[in-house]
Parts: sequence; C-alpha cells; structure tokens
Amino acid sequence: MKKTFIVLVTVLALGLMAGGAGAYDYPNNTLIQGYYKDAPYGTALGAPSTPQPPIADSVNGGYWYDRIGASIYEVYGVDVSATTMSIYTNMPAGGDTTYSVPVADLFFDSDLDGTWDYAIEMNATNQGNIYDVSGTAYQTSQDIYGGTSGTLVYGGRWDSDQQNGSPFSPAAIPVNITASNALSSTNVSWNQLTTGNPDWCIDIILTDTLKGYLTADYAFIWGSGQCANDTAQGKVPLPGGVLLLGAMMGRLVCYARRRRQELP
Ligand SMILES: [Ca+2]
Ligand SMILES: [Ca+2]
Ligand SMILES: [Ca+2]
Ligand SMILES: [Ca+2]
Repeated sequence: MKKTFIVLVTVLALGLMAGGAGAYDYPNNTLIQGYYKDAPYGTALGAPSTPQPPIADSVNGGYWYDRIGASIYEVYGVDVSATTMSIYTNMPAGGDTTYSVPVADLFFDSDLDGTWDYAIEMNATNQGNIYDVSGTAYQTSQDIYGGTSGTLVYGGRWDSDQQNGSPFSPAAIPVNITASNALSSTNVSWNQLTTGNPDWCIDIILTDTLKGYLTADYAFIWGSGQCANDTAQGKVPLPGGVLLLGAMMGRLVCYARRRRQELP
C-alpha cells in the first residue's frame, strides 16, 4: 500500500472518529480514587501520594486522580476499529515487576446494563482467552489489594462520569478473571513504540466470535495493573461509521501511531 494512501486514510479516519488527527478515540481522562492498602474503599482515604494534586469529588467526597504512582501504570488512550482494540500505555506485558503487580484483564459490558459480561485474559498464562464473567466471575482491585497491610496505593474505584459515556456510576474496577472455562480465544500483542510515553501499544483482535457477543453498544474497561492505578474506559458505538472506517483502516492504527512517532 502506498505511503501517501496510508497517511491519507489514517488522517481522514482519525479526524472523523476523534475530532482531530492524533487524538485517541478514547482519550484517558478517567479519574480513579486511590487508597492505601490498609485504608480500602469504604474507610478513610489515605494521604495523596501522587505527583498530581487531588481533585475534589463534590458528590462522594475524597479525592479523584488521573494516574497514581509510578508512570508504569499510565494509560494514554484507546483506539477501536472494527477489527482491533489498541491500548496505549506504559504497562509492559509482564506487569510491574518492582511491586509484583500483574497486568489487569480486559472487561466488556456487552449490553450497557452496568454488569460485566465478557473478559479477555491479558496475562501470559491463557493470554487471549475469552471468558463469560457474568455473575461476577472476576476480582476487583479491592478484592485483591484492599484491606491488606502495606502502603501500596491501589485504584479502588473509578469515576466513569469523567469519560466516554459509560452507564456506570463510581464503581469498583474489575481486574482479574476467575471464570475457568474459556469460550474462545483471540490474539493479544504488546508492540513497543519507538519514542516511549506511551511505551506500548497493545493490540487486541476483535474476533468475529467476540463481536458476536458485542452486538450493540458496549463498554470496556482495562485497569492497567491489577491495582488499577489508572484505567482505560469507554462506551463503544456499534456499528455505523466505526465499522466502515474500521474496514478501511484494518490494523493500521497502531502502525500509523508508530510511524508518527518516528517523525522528527
Ligand atoms: Ca486516568
Ligand atoms: Ca492516564
Ligand atoms: Ca452487562
Ligand atoms: Ca488474569
């Protein structure tokens, strides 16, 4: 494919989908409310330990943050085409080895009723397997990190009002699948970007089987690490213009961003 055509299609598609070339379809401005492990959700909030000042939550009190702690947890945004979900983040496939925090799994609410229905395993073991997680066959960051001793900060819950039309009110962040029988599987790949920040583009192939589950508008969430110190989250319209553009773009989104980074 000619370079000029790739650039033209990419600029056109990004412009139509996100209101401007270079923007993510789902920019990460999700705010999360962080807690120390020994002061979990529902108890007193720990002191802020973020490089960014706390944001007051006028409804629930406490503090809301974009990103907490080391930049390895940073999420920048998500692109969604008809075939691929691309997550831009600093979180490597192996998770945060300094604090032994695994990568969070990717969750979908297929009917926008506020409950999680399907999820994709993101860790190396069983990576790409797709599970039915309805009936809460998963753990949240609170399940894993809340209420235990220690000083690590974990995300606890997120303020979906801040991002992309999700039906969820502030809620716990799902991070780990506990369902045991996979429905099917797909391909998940970490692609290293050349200039860093974001360090990685994670491509998750939206297989026909998975799209069969996501037959209407759906929501997704990815908590970065299992402590959910940042989240990628959004409501994806289906199908309409996104499908058309997705068919044009295929898997070019991640590629296009890599190319743009290489420009002087
Ligand atoms: Ca955020
Ligand atoms: Ca972020
Ligand atoms: Ca649901
Ligand atoms: Ca998992």
